[in-house]
Amino acid sequence: MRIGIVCYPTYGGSGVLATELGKALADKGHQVHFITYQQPVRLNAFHANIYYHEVQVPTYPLFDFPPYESALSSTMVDVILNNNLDLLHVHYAIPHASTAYLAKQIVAKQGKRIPFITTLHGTDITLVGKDKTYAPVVTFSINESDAITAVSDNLRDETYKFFNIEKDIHVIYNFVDTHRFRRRDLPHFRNAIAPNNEKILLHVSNFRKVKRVPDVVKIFKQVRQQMPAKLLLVGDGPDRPQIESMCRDWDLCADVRFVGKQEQLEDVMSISDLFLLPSEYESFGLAALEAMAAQVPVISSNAGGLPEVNIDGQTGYTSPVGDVDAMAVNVLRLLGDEALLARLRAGALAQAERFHIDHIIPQYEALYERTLEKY
Ligand code: GMT
Repeated sequence: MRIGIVCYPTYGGSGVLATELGKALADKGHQVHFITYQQPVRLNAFHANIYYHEVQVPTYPLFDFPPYESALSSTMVDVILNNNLDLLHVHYAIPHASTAYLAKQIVAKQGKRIPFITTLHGTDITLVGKDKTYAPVVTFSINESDAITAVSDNLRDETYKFFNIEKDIHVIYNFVDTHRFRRRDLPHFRNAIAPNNEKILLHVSNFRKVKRVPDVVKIFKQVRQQMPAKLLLVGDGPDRPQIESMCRDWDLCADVRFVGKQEQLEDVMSISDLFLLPSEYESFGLAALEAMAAQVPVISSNAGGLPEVNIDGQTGYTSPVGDVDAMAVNVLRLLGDEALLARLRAGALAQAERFHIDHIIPQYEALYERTLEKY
């Protein structure tokens, strides 16, 4: 198949998932065309079956807001026609579903029929999409999609709850390449972070409000009072200044490392003992799944789709949103009991295997085939 993939190219989970999907489809012989405004972060090697089309957004003094959607739709039209694409798969509804709808109408006028599939990822529904500024366009463009997927049961249910959706939403979970994320022994790296063999706690996110990164620091403060430990904070975003000042106020700076945006996440995960994800909402929690593949148990909230991924008592522990005391107790319980830690590490890996890339990619391929047959 010749497949167009549209996504956000940045460090967000939807872009990561879309890029890994495109790479896996290319490995299976499909021709994959990425259409994004910059090179996706995980699209970092040449592949004979992968094409990259950059969306250019010209500026003009009249535009306070350059019309990105028009540029994206026009690029989609160009790529569809010049590469004779079979289907478009757009990730994150806003604005990708409505731009795909427009591109589809434009190419139809030129005799080219093409279906588009929309994958809902999370905040496109639960946070941004629900806002009445966007909701009518989101509802319309989801309903006009030729197939719709959501990354968890919870996200599918939330979508039905908040939008008037008349079509089936297929759940296709996030996936992980467990071989790539397998735990490796990296003694030099581990020693550089934890020279006295302290336990290492890890958090990875884009430091937005929904991630509740201040809770990560609150949990760490309690843990640090009981045992030597280090906290690795991977990523960056709007809440970073607040987090830095919390670390200074609580005298934690010597034990907290901000390592910025990292591409070699598998290395960071390999040296970590626990992953913290206290989010306000998480449709799935891709970073937690990647941690599990590296045998890192997860201490998370029980929001959204997280309980579908992090099984309480098997792969880590879940607690109500904001209950940092319970989360700190769970961290201390786990780090203080080597047998329990070993059991949950094995449980985490077994759970990651259930979401193995080789199980999930065929589900997308089957959906593409069904969509094309019906079309
Ligand atoms: O929250 C992020 O990290 C970014 C966001 C996105 O859409 O780029 O991630 C969402 O999609 C991921 C991939 O499907 C999910 O694993 C994340 O749980 C989801 N984030 C939220 O729902 C907050």
